[in-house]
Order: sequence, then structure tokens, then C-alpha cells
Amino acid sequence: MSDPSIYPVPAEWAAKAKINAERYDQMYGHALADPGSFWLDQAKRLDWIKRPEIAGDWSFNEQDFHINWFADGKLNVSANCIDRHLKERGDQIAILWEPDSPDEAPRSYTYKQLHAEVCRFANVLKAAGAKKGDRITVYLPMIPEAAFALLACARIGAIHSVVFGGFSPEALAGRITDCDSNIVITADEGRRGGKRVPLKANVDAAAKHVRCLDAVIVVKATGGDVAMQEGRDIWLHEAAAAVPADCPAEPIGAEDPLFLLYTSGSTGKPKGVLHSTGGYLLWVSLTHELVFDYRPGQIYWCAADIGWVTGHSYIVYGPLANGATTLMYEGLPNWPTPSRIWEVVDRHQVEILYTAPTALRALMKEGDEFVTKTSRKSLKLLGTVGEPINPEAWRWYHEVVGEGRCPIVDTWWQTETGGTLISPLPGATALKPGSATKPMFGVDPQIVDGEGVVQDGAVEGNLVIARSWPGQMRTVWGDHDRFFQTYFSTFPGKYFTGDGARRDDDGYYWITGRVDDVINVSGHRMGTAEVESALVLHAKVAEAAVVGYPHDIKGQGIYAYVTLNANCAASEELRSELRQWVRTEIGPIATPDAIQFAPGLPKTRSGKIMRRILRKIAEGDVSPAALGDTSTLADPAVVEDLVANRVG
Ligand code: 6R9
Repeated sequence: MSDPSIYPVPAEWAAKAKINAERYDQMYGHALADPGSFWLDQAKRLDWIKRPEIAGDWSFNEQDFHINWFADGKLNVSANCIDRHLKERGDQIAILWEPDSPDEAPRSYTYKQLHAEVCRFANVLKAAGAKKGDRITVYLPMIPEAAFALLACARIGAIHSVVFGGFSPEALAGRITDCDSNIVITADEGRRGGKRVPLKANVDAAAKHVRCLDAVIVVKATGGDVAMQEGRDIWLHEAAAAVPADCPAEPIGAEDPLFLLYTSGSTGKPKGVLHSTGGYLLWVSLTHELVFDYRPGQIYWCAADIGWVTGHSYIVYGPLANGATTLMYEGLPNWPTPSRIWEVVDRHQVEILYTAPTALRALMKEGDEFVTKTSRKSLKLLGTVGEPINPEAWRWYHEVVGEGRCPIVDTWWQTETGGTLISPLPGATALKPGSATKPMFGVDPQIVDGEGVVQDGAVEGNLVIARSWPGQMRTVWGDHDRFFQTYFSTFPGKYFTGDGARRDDDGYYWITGRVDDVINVSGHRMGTAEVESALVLHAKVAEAAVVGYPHDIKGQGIYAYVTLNANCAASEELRSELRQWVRTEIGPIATPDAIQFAPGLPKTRSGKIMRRILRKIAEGDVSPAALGDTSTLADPAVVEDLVANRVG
């Protein structure tokens, strides 16, 4: 009884939610049967300067490859996220900001105030020479000005390229150069977990390797000492005082670019993923409203960083397009204590919380009392994103955090997809821990085998999407051929996600992880996520990462890196216990060949485990050339420990 494998839609959700099961089926059917009428109807949720008369016009085939949505429409994203709300909810809080330190006062901006901030910011950009189509790099901490900057770019039709504030000067320089960006927006310093991040100094260091830069706009965030270069550097507050208060929103074609976002460098050189204006905004607005069942007045918190796509789509654009109150948090989930997230929830009476499994696992490891000593009574709905959530973490989120009261939406999507493609809708979808469940309207997922043959029924394979959806990326900046090759050439005529997935008898999708992480043991395909999930079910295991490595007899063996809970000691007994544990949980073919106890796993700053490095260590190939660039890791020292203590 305590661990059901399916959680039905609670009766009150079925009755009150915007979308119930029947409506989901009806809308899902309509979107596939008659996409033109479905999407032109959905387009009415946005304010258009010129309403579109055509919806999707696309082909994934090489001969006439193109993707357009609402191409004859014109709109402005910033006007949709701000101006159109002024009449009805000008005095409602748009952005609620929680600073790094709990001792500091939160700040908030109503829609009216947001309008004023964004207009001035847009005029500062214009005064600095920015024009429609220019690329503007945004290298900011999690402060309200980050949202203002994005919306100011959108207001004048400039293309923003946000670079995560944790990236090094080298990484920043590479991204500035790749898109030939002429303006950088930064701050004196950032703050996270009580530490200062020298953002302006990093920009100065990056600028030495960059030739395209004309201006650096600097937000005074901490008041820390920075060097200002005459003729190039501009204080935002000084420039803002010198420009007009109003800035008309530029009419922008629906297919004109809105932003560029470089994907993390785990495979090859980072790609500048380009999103366009109309289709993207429609997608994030629709999914934000329906996946979270958002109601005006609710306090909504997406605990991501604006440096990742989740921050773009679900801190800024989706919520603000819907007139929401969106909470932005500057700091870390576990600082100064592992209770911080829950304290922020209580302080601001957050009703909807959206976070990543990695954060949940880290907090879970600290013990329940950090959660249970807070109230959390305001919470109504919980969400996750970023990686498969193991059922154990799902259940902890559901039982301990949500006290069994809040549905969990496990949203599967990618930087490339713009917004959520597969997710439960809380009033429509019964939940299964670890499953992202069902596709959004218009999303046509298929599972194909290695040859691209579509598989029916309950099956596991490569996840492809057979049709275009409005929020889809439009190109890789500067390399349209790479866009086609990366996503449309593996399985011709389809968008290849790079993920593996299983579909069960109920038509639910279970993402098994990146396909490049699938291990083939003695001819059996196995999701690394599956083994990891089994390992973390063990009471002593906090986190696990599993990779394949060459094995003489089996083809590939299973190498497991295991982080233990606080106060649990590594031992040979525990090692064999864990091997036996996985054997019983999944079956003998899943038994790890090697288990390495690791105090920490190599993660990107967005929390993704760098499997490339783990695979190399498992293979015994630990030369610097093999390990590659480890500078983008949250904690590069982790790698040294892993190398020193590898097993086998
Ligand atoms: C939004 C985001 C994309 C990759 C994706 C997949 C993994 C994201 C997931 C998930 C299982 C979920 N992923 N959400 N896997 N369940 N709910 O994270 O974008 O940083 O581009 O990562 O993340 O492997 O392909 P991005």
C-alpha cells in the first residue's frame, strides 16, 4: 500500500483542473488530426500585432528541409509578457526575488514596475548601439536584472545569448565569438551560497580573446570593486537615468530569432541553439499554463538558473506570458542549511515548485528532518526536470515534501525543444513514479529501433518526434547543416532526441537516458538509469552513476560509481551487498561488474553528471587527453579522487 506503482488523479484535481482526462484525449486527437485549425486557435492566447493565418509549414526531409510556424504573424514577446497585463494586473507582482542570504530582504516588481525597468533597459541597449538582430550576451547572476535584460532584448528584437554565470572566461569568450556578439550585459559580482563570483572581472578576461565587443553594460549588484574601461563599459543605473522612460515594442516576425543558447559542452563544441519568436512563446505559455495548471495569483517557483533553458522558458517567458508571479532565487538549494528551499517556500507561500532530481537527491541524503521542520502547507503541485527521476526520489518528493497531497509533473524536454514535450497534466494523467507519462498536444513521439523502424506497443528504443511542434529550435547558429545532421539524419524524416525511451502498455513514456549511455551487456540493452535507480533504492546509497566499459566476454560491463549517505562507511561487505541488491532488483544481467565508492560525482554546473568522464575512468583511460576539458565541472577536484580510487 505504501508504494503504489500508479497514483490516480486525485478527485479534486480531476474536477477542477483546466484539463481533465477526457479533454486531454480530445485535444490531443484534434492537434494531430487537424494541426492547422488547432494551432491557429491556440495562437489566440498571444497578442499579435499581425495575427497569423498559417500555422505550421515544415518538412524534416533533406530535399526541402524547413521549419516555420505562424510565419506571416507579427508580435513582440516583451509586450506579450508585460504590456498586455498592465490593464488587468499592473499592480500584481510579476517577479518576486529571494536573495542569496536569508537575512536580506526579498525584492519584488509589479507588472507596472517591470514595464518601467524593461523600457529603460531597452533604451540603454539602443543607446549602446544595439539593433534588431544583434546578438547580446547576458552573463548575469540570478538577479531581477537578468529577466529585465532578456525582455529588453526581446523588446527591440535583439537576440540574447545567456551564458551561465558559473562559466569560465574561456567558455564565455568562445560563446561571445561564435555568435559575433557586440554587447555583453554583466554585473559587478554574483553571489551564491555566501560566495562572490567575479563576473565583471571574468568579462574583462574574456574580452582579451574577443574582437567583436563594443560595449559592456554592468549592473551594480554587490557594490564590489570593479575596473571600468573608458569608452566600453557602462553602468546600467547611470545609463538608465539618462534615457527616456518609454520604449515602444518593436513588431517582430514570428520566425525572427528570439534567443540563442549554447548547450553544455558534453558532446563536441557547444552548439548555439536558436529559437524563434512566435512558436516558442506560444509553446512555453501553453505548457506553463497546462502542465502546472497555473491560476493567476499563484506564487510559482522554478528553481532553475536563467543560464539554462529551464530558466528561459519557465522562470521568464512562460510564466510572464501568462501573467504569473514568478519567483527568482539567487542562491543554492542547500545554503545556509538543507532547509533553505522549504523555508523559501514558506516565506513566499509558494504553491507550485519546479526543480531538478539532482537537487532532490542531495537534500534527501541530508535526512527528512530538514524538510519536516518546515510547514510547506502552501504547496499544491510539484515538478521535476532535467534528468530521469528515480522512483525513490519521486516518492520522497511526493511523501515527505508534498505530504502525499501534491501531484508531481515529471517534464521531459530539451534545450532544443523549447519547452515540455512529454509530461503529465495534473488533472488528466495518473502518475507513475519515474515516468514522464504522455505527450503534449501536437507532439508525436515514436520509438524506433536502430534502423529507424517504428515500433508499436510496449517497447523500448530510440525516442524520435515525428512532427514539428511550434517550440522547436530552428537552427544551430552559423551551422544549419550541423542542425540537420545532428537531429534529422540519424532517422530520416524525424527529429532524433538522443534519448532512449520505453513505452508501457498504458502508452506511458519512460525516458531511459541518453542513448549514448545505453549499455549493451551480453547482447542485452540496459538503461544506465535503471541500474542507478536500483542502487539508490538501497538505504545507504545517496547517488549512483553507471556507465558501460569494454568487457572481454560480455561486450560491455557495468561500472557503478556510488555515493553513500552521510554516516555510511564503504566496505567490501557493502560492495557485495550492493551487487546482490541490483541482481535482485533488476536481474542478474544488471549486476555491476565494478563498484567504486565516490565521495562526489563529476557534474556540470547545471547538475548533469558528466558521463563522458566516468566512462573514461571506468575504461582505465585517465590521461588528460582522454578526460578532456574538466574546467566546466562544478567541482573539478572530484575527478582526481575518482581517478585515484578506480577499481579493477
Ligand atoms: C530541460 C533540459 C536535455 C536532456 C534530455 C534528457 C534529460 C530532461 C528529463 C530528462 C528524463 C526528464 N531530461 N528532462 N530525462 N526525464 N523529465 O533539461 O534541457 O539541459 O537540454 O537537457 O535532459 O536526457 O535529452 P537540457
